[in-house]
Amino acid sequence: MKILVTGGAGFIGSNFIYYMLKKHPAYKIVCLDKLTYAGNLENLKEAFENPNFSFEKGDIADAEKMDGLFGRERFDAVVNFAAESHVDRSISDPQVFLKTNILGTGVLMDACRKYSCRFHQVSTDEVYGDLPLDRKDLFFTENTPLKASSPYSASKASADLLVLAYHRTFGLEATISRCSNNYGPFQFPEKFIPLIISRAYEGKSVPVYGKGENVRDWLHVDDHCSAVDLILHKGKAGEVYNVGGHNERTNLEVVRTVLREMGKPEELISFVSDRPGHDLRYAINPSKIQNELGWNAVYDFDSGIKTTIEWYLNNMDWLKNITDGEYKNYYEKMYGGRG
Ligand code: NAD
Ligand code: TDX
Repeated sequence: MKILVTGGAGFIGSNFIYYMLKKHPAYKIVCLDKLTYAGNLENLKEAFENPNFSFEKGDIADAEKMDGLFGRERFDAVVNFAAESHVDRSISDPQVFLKTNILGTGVLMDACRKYSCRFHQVSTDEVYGDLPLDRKDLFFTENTPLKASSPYSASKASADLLVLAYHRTFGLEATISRCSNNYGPFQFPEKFIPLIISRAYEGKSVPVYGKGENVRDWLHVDDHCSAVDLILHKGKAGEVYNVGGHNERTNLEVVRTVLREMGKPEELISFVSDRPGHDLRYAINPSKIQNELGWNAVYDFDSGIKTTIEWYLNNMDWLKNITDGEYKNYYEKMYGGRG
């Protein structure tokens, strides 16, 4: 198979590329990425050593570029990770979320229609909105109505509707996965867990929104990658699959765990103004992917967070290259203006 992985220089996309190169050594993987602030070619350093991997800089919303790329490469499948992914940024500047997350998905699917390519959309549990804190018996299923809270999640929900419409109207062979919060290596340090690690390492305060009571359902990124791989190969076109590992934690529990593991004092916790529209609780019911495709999460949060903290502590140069902006120079260094 030849697979296009969009957004592969970001957190989950880069982990997915490593997962696929290892699991399917005969596959060809092309990464397409616009290299926004969140795209980091250093994430793919070892992938570049693999002859089955190649990189293309480009915007998924650029229809002409996508047509040229698809016409030339003749992909069997596309896995779309490319997105603006940070909720806080969508609150301060929503427009780019609409362009990339909605229009970009549409452009990719038009190319898939034209060149007969399988399409997988990486979506999020945030499209369902949130669950109350006092109803631990409630979980998101694939039939939970879409009720997005932020411009980010509304843009992802819009893209999901488009994907299902392209399947129904044009018969596009498309699937969707809706995953809970991921953690693991290569996550951009604007997101909660790497932000805690990076700030605590430097002895700086760790901002916790509101009272820290909000609940997220944490999934190790490798478990997400195995789910997407399974859906790509065995998923049924037109279907949505929820992905989560039943690892719910309040934000306060997460900060305390990380600080404890790092040997840092809880006095670093600083309660700050809440995020506008802050979703209270996410919790996934993953029965469908478990029963129909045989997927199961391997990591539990308590062990996964330890190896994740270790990874960041062993890769402080990677973090530093982001905080001092050096990572933005990699493309120029590697391609010297070509490409
Ligand atoms: P990320 O922000 O780390 O990476 C996004 C990547 O997409 C970056 O490399 C960026 O350069 C690229 N990109 C952005 N706009 C682009 C465009 N117009 N064209 C081409 N490339 C573009 O995000 P992530 O956390 O790895 O998330 C990946 C996907 O998974 C997203 O679709 C996100 O909505 C979804 N998701 C993430 C989580 C999570 O916890 N991180 C959970 C569920 C779903
Ligand atoms: O400084 C912070 N302090 C804080 O309390 C940050 C950055 C976050 N938080 C809280 C907000 C959330 O309740 O921590 C929780 C996690 O925040 P984020 O890491 O920003 O993730 P979240 O908003 O839950 O969304 C993530 O999971 C679903 C990803 O960023 C999305 O792309 C994905 O769809």
